[in-house]
Formats: sequence, C-alpha cells, structure tokens
Amino acid sequence: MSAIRINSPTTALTLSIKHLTCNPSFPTNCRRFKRNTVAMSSAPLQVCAKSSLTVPNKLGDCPFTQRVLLTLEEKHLPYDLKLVDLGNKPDWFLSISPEGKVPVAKVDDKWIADSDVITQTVEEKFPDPSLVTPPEKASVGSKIFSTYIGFLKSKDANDGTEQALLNELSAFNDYIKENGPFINGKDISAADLSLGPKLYHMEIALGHFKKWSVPDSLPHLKTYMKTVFSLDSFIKTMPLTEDVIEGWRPKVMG
Ligand SMILES: N[C@@H](CCC(=O)N[C@@H](CS)C(=O)NCC(=O)O)C(=O)O
Repeated sequence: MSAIRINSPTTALTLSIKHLTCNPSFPTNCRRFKRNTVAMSSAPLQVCAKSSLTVPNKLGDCPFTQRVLLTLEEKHLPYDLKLVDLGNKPDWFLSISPEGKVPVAKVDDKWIADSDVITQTVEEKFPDPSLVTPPEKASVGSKIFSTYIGFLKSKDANDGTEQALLNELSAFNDYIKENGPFINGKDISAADLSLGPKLYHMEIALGHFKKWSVPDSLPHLKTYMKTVFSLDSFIKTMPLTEDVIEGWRPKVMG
C-alpha cells in the first residue's frame, strides 16, 4: 500500500512529513540539514516520488526521481519526500502533475515537473556547490539509456540491440578512460547524476531478465559504475533491486 493515498493535499503533506521524519526504517526520506546554509534559511523543497512496488512506505524505482534526489543530496539541500502510488494516482497529485508523472518538485511555492527542469532550477537557485556539466560534455553517455531499453525489450537475439548497447557502453568506457573518473573529470556533475541511476537500472534489469552483465572488456565503465553506486548520496536514494525488476517487468513482457 502506498504511504500516501489521501486526496487532500494538506493532509497528505502533513502525513508524509510526519511519517518520513519519524520512521527510522525509512532512511532516505528524512529532512536533511547539512551544510547548505542558504538552503537552511528557506523551507525544505518538496519532491513527489514513486513509491515502492514491493515494500510499503519506501522510495520506489524511478531513475528520473533519483537524479533529482541525488542533486539535492550533493548540494546538501533539505527536502521532504511525498511518495505516490503511480498505480493509483491520487487527485492531489494529478492536480500538481497533470501528466501523472514523477518527479515533481515544489520550488519557491511552485510545482515543477521533469527532472531536466527541476535540476536546472535547483542549480540556478542553489549554485553552490556547482554541479554544472560543461555543455560540450553534457551529452556524454546520453544514448546509453535508450539503447539499454531497446536491448531489454528485444525478443530477437540477433536484432543488433545488444551490439548497439555495447557500442554506446564502449564509447563511454573510452571516454572515462581518457577524461574520468567522472564525466567532467575529477568532480561529479549533473551528467553523472543523470546517468548513474540509469546504469543502475541497466545492471539490475539486464542481469535479471537477460542474464547479461557489463563485459570485463569495459573496465573503466565498471569502475565508474562502482564509484557512482558507492556514493553516500546514491546509497541514500537508490531503489530496491526488487522494485527495479518489478518496474521493468511490464515492459519486458509487453
Ligand atoms: N522526462 C521525465 C520522465 C519522468 C517519467 O517518465 N517518470 C515516470 C516514472 S520513472 C512516470 O512518472 N511515469 C508515469 C506512470 O508510471 O504512470 C523526467 O525526466 O522527469
């Protein structure tokens, strides 16, 4: 059952904050007050996220939402999380997200949708520490997710989808070898926070549904994944393995 299945936005918000701040078994969702003193002077951001499909009151498996949460974590910004059952979307959620999609985030009293827009808005409002990826590097690895989905959904082992993914992963491996450890060199940036959750889904879903794993011939990619998946921010915001599998199952079967 979802943590929030209440139609009144006011009640839902109250319950979510109370729940998230009081439940020690829910470590990813507590308000965070770290070192961002600018953020400490304003109210916590609010983020609507997919709830777990397998465990009540737990963050679910949306890579776009994790990207937003990673951005907030890396900037040490406090936030409140409101879990939404995407299989049974409440009216209060549809009123702030007419497309019915997560993430949506409330910044400066305004709900905004889409992880691209949210992360850009957060960067502008809270520029320190900067997570800006230089424009010439911003598209590095950007085709990996779509080629991964193509391979995941493929029912024909010879349709070239695996090779298409391997080509993208190989190009990324070579890029990181020359430019790493992160896409922008020594410091993590927005492009890593977008790609990391997608690579995590790829690893779990292809491992489960195709018994496939990143080949040893791509060691720099493997090291990159290990580095990103080990970040404190990633561990705090990552989905359960079971949720990633259940989240992709309809697409694999469909
Ligand atoms: N382009 C959007 C994509 C967001 C998206 O597709 N979210 C999915 C969950 S990961 C969703 O809310 N789907 C609606 C549904 O499952 O009903 C973004 O970057 O935020």
